[in-house]
Amino acid sequence: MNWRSWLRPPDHSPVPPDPHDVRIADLLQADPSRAHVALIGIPFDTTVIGRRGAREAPGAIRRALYRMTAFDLESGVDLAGNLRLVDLGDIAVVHTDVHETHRRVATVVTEAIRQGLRPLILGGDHGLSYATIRGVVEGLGGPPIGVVQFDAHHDLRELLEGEITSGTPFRRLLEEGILQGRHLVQIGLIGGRNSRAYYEVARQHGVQMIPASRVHGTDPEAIARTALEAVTAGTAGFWISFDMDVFDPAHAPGVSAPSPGGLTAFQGLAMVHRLSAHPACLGMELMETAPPLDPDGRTVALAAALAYRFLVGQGELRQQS
Ligand SMILES: [Mn+2]
Repeated sequence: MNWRSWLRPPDHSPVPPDPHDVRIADLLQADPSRAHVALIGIPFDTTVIGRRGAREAPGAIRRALYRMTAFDLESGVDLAGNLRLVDLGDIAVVHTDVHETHRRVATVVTEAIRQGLRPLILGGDHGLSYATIRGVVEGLGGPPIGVVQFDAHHDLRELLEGEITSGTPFRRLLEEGILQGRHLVQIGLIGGRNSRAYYEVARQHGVQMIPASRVHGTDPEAIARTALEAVTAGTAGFWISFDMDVFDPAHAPGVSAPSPGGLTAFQGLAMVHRLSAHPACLGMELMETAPPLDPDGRTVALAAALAYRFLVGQGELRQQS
């Protein structure tokens, strides 16, 4: 036997190949015009308020996602031959220039939406959502859209001295009229981590707030249905903005600001699945996974599982139609 046959490419999966497996990586298309969903990485964490590391997430989440199987035994959905995926790669960010990075992000997202793609964005810190959501709205030509925000925090902070942070994106979107408060649902908010002043801002704008404790006391499917009512009424569709700090640190320790009492992996996965299978779903972003703060890789694995649930939801939608 030739010694070269014992060598694998440097980026190969540590899991030995099985000829029966069809994996997410096998769904990738070279031509974006043939795809339904577009993966887009944003390796940028310059505006994070607390601990950094989210810039390393896109590559880590991709590697974990690509290994997952195209067949989902839970829903019976087989993405093979059903969902076409393109990986557009990472946006060329400028770590020292927030405005230029946001401009590039908004432009890329606008174009992806114009091409009829459903973006699956791998962030990056949550400050980027100002640019991604602006890009979605511009790509559609400016109609109102809804946003389901999974987050331990409102992210409605005032821009003190104009500083853009991971705590300000939704404040700017509301104040600039890009998003209406009544079309924003915040799921998984945690007590003791949000000021009264920002709670009042959310109330004044008519933002629907669903604290983590309410999710724990209810069926996640029912929470998803409640959110869908708010984000689909009078909108051209809705966007899922997922901050990984919405999870309890037992499930996702690798985030900038871990918040005990947060959601479980199951709750997050169930809600993302239900939302992604809705025809009005425009796409999703997974923000604030920080691999350097995730020593055993469980936060990256959960982010990949959420990305997977989004793909399955999108596949389910196509199976029905
Ligand atoms: Mn956030």
